[in-house]
Amino acid sequence: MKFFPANFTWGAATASYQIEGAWRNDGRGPSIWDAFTHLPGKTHQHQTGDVTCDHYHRVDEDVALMKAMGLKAYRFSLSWSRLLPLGRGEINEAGVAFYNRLIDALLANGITPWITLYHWDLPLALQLETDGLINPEIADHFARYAELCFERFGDRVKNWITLNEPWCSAVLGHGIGYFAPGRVSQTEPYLAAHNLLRAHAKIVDLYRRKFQPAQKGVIGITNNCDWREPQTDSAADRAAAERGLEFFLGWFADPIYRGNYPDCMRSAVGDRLPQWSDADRALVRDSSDFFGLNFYGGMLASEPPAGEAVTTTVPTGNGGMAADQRVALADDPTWEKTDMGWNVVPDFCRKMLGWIDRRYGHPPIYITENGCALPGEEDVTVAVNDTRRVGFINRYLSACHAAINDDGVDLRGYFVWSLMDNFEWALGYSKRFGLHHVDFATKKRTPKSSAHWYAGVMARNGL
Ligand code: PNW
Repeated sequence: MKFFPANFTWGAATASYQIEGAWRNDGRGPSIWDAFTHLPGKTHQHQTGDVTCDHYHRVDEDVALMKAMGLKAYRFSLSWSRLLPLGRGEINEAGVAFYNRLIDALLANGITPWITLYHWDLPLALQLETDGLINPEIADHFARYAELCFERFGDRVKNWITLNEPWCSAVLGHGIGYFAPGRVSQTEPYLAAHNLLRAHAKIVDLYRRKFQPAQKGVIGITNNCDWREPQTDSAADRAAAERGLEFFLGWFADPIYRGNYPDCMRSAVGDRLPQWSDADRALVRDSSDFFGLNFYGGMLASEPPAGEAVTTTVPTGNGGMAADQRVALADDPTWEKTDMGWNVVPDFCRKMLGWIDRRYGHPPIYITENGCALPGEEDVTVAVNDTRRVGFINRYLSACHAAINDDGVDLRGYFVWSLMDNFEWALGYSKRFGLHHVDFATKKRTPKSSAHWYAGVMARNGL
């Protein structure tokens, strides 16, 4: 047996736009993802999240699924435009009531809610009226929305994540146009990222001053990063790998833990990279009670040949501002791949945790997402025999166990992405990450083998 620390948080995760559906019900306003998915050519087979898992109408059934597997913690996100249809101003009380029902059902079943305030579904009105994330004033809109959430839910919710993967909003949403709002630019990603960090810092400051003393919860941010392994032992390749990590994770975590963007970014990006004002720097510094990490894979990194242009790789290759970072990425052909084309590299997860531990001064870390999409799972008889997913999670958890016990990393929890198959953004319903199969025609949920296996892991607190 490999036991995990007592009080280790075992969870599963979802996000509002990916599971709720009910996109125009009971007063919900549109988000940038509603607008984006309704444009031709933006998603797989023009699929949308209009209905998706219809979780909005199946709260009791879905909490029962969690209860049946003995889930300890459930990470979900709030739809900002369900609570504030225009992003600001009038409150939609039906939206508040929906999340109250969910939170109360979780607590009644002994499941700890972890709320993500922002998982990419910006109210469309804020995009149209104020230019969304590239306008500095977005931080104030974020803070007012967060205040509503703390006021209405903070009496019962003690674990808050401000933002999910701001790297995706910046790079995929404003760099290559692969995600909403679909913008393409070499400048806007840095603006969007900066404003997201400012928004995060403002929300945390508000929570700590006004709510944390009485509500006694914790608040942090979740970032994603794929590991960069030097392709050779050369100094140039090792530097390229380090630069790749700094451009991916340092971009978002350095301001919080070290007070500024990484040096390599400041020199490469120049005046397209916003500068931290003294006031904003003071606010962003130390603005996370824990380090949230979503981990999905990694690649080999090397110094590109001199003079050769480095272009953005396919979205799922996670190139990210490739022309600025100048890191050549490659796969090892022997690596197993998921249906996303992502490499199965549990050792890299351990290395990633160690890198975070060293660079950021031994913070408490939660893996707020890890999981895999597997082919053929639209067929429920295939999905229920997901031995590959069991193997995947087992190997990643073994790597986590080694990080804790052999490397001294303060890893406090692990959430599987995802509780159930759902709307996988630009890839629609073609990729399935769930512990439960969802038949999107009937909405029927069926536990896969991985759900049963993970139930055992949680019950034993170990592998
Ligand atoms: C994360 N990429 O997203 C998200 O937090 C989830 O909403 C999502 O379903 C999950 O991972 C699986 O994809 C990402 O293309 C989506 O680089 C795409 C990328 C990265 C993260």
